[in-house]
Amino acid sequence: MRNTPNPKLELDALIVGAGFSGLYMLYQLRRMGFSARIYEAASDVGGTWYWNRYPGARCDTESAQYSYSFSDELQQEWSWSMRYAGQPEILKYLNHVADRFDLRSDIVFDVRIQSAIFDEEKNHWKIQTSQGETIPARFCIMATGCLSSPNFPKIEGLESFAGPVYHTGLWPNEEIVFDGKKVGIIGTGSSAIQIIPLVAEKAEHLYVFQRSPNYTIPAHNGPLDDEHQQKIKSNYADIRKKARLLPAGFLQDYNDKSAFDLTLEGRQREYEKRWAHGGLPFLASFSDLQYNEEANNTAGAFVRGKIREEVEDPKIAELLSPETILGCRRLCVDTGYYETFNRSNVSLVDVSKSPIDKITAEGVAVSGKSYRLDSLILATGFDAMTGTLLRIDIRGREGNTLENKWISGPSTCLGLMMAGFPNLFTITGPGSPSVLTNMITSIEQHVEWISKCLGYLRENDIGQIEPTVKAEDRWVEHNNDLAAKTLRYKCESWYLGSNIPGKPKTFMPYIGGFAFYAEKCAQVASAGYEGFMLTANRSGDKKLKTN
Ligand code: NA7
Repeated sequence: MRNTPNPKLELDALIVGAGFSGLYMLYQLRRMGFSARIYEAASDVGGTWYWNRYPGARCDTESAQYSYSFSDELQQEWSWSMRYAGQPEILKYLNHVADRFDLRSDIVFDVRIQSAIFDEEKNHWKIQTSQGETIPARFCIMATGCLSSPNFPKIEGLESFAGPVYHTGLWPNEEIVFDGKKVGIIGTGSSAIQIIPLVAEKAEHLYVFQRSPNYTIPAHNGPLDDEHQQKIKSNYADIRKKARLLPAGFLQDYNDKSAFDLTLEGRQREYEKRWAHGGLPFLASFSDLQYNEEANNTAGAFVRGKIREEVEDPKIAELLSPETILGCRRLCVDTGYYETFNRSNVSLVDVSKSPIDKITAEGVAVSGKSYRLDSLILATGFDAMTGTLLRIDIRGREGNTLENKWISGPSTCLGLMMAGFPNLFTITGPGSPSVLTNMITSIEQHVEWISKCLGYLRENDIGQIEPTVKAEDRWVEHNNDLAAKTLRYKCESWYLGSNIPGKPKTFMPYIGGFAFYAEKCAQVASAGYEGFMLTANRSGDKKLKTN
């Protein structure tokens, strides 16, 4: 699969990552006649959907909307089999996209980018690979994903466990057999909530080590029938257009009423309706759920009631019931999660008050008690949004490192560029609406903004673009102000970086909604890249490739 391009030739753009972002970025830049190439650490396309291949991995945005909109032919010819697509189907889709648009010839697989260093003299990025090559590129585009650096918990003895240890975010590309095994899983976030019901069906016994319970809403997943598919396909243009005007970038039923506009019975009816519909739109039950703690508590109480109804053992139901703000952490979407705890081969081990003491060759020890295990699953999440970028040694002007720039937390302008790092772009970087929206809506908007920007630079013979410190500070401050007014700021979550010890606490995704964000980006571009410094090409600079 690996091609052998000439590493010495300067590229117009080097793209890091072959997931949803990188593939579309390559497609756009090629169409515009730029020379561009993707470098990808995995052996194939897919990004998040390449690595997260654990049983039950599934998208929590409905398939019809979690898909590219840039090609009508593509969206008309592809049919999703389920309301929420599983990882294998999404990966198949991305492979189809790569083949259909003949993208593979410009993707180098099995190569990790180690560093990206800006050469001021030559006005290009020198990008070093794990193969020891250094590739010069005028623009470097980080399409590295938001959840791509798995978090391995620092638990004493983890490496001493005698059986296999699997991280959900680095799942092997082979069938793992849990039949007849004693399996332990650490974590009860979204990934765990998806995998637990499936492993429970196979394992002799499953021990779930839970530090904090999470709210999850049933998916009510099911096949998409032909009639429904046709209806979506014939309305796609309208669905996409409407989605882009909404805060979350996907079409859902927003209720603009306050939870307190209704009586208790009226509220319950709304929650019951949403629970029966399933999925993330539960959070849109009322307009104030993300702003007013009392309103939010009515939703939390409703879900806690459901947990008590579904889980037979009241003590287990109590342990599974969060008392926190619903939707403060990412709301989960499940198939059969709570019922799984009614199985006799599943035990919930509370590690909230007394953490896991240590891991030994035989298993996990908690409060002096040992749980003997054959296999261990870590569903312990990711160093989200900044982790992957900071693992690459990125150096901008005067050799300043990104690590140093972000020492007190990430700062970007529009989640797209950083002051001091000319011609370096991030797709769904911190400061982008990314994970708070339909990722694909945000990705397409970012890719199109970056492509237009590169087109503008070429047309106007501009050699460098970089945000001003002032514009970047304003963007960071604006997001912090917005975040502080919402309930999302009131709990420890990976949005804030609090799942990683020592990580500075900053609300990383942009919280002002997709529609506002896209409007702001368009204004900036149409005002000649307001808030950005544009520097003309110098006489020695290589001109960007044109058609
Ligand atoms: P999450 O949501 O970050 O969940 C990680 C889980 O791992 C969470 O329950 C953590 O408990 C738990 N964890 C982490 N370290 C430990 C230790 N040391 N001991 C016990 N438990 C631990 O990651 P996911 O992969 O599930 O989901 C990430 C996103 O992917 C998700 O939000 C969707 O957007 C898709 P804690 O809550 O910190 O107490």
